[in-house]
Amino acid sequence: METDWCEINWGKNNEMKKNLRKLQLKNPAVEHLHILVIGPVGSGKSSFVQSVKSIFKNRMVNTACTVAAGDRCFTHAFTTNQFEDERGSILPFVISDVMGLGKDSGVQASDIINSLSGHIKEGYTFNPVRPCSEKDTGYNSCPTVNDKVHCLVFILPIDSVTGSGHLDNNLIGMMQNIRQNACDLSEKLTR
Ligand SMILES: Nc1nc2c(ncn2[C@@H]2O[C@H](COP(=O)(O)OP(=O)(O)O)[C@@H](O)[C@H]2O)c(=O)[nH]1
Ligand SMILES: [Mg+2]
Repeated sequence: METDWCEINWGKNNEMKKNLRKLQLKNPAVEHLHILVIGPVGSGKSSFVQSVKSIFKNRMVNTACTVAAGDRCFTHAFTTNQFEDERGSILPFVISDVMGLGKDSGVQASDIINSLSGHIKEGYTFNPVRPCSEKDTGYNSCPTVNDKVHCLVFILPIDSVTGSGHLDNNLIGMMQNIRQNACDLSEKLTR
């Protein structure tokens, strides 16, 4: 685009950054709001996390080793990112990044559903052909409220929903299954 499509002040006084810094959680046992980003390989999950880091640091944070090349997924492990502002203060939210979704080649729906309930330990390496089970050392059988995911975000490449590309039916099915499970978990929590 020749001109910006909207004006954004990314500087120190940005309203959105201020609000996110001040975010207050109602439950005192919750140390941080836990956000999980999921989507197909190459949809921009890791880049989004790096962008959030850069925005709060007011400078570009190194992105070289986390971003996928072509359709190969770089992120294989369950990785939770904390964020600091330019003064080194820790922000009240974390974002977990996972391997891209995909039948046989990416993380499976059951692994994501286990991640939502806090059953996947930090650093667990996903196996595309065998989902994590209770017997695995990477399985957390007693998740705390901080291990659980409080907010699920789907990231999709825009060309897959605007016509020039397409979303695989298997992937749509997986996303519907994950969304339904997330809704059921959220209902259980609020009941
Ligand atoms: N055009 C465009 N490319 C992006 C965007 N976000 C990420 N990318 C590129 O898409 C590729 C995959 O990004 P990555 O963050 O590794 O995707 P992930 O597999 O979902 O973690 C990289 O080459 C990025 O530079 C975006 O918002 N727009
Ligand atoms: Mg990634």
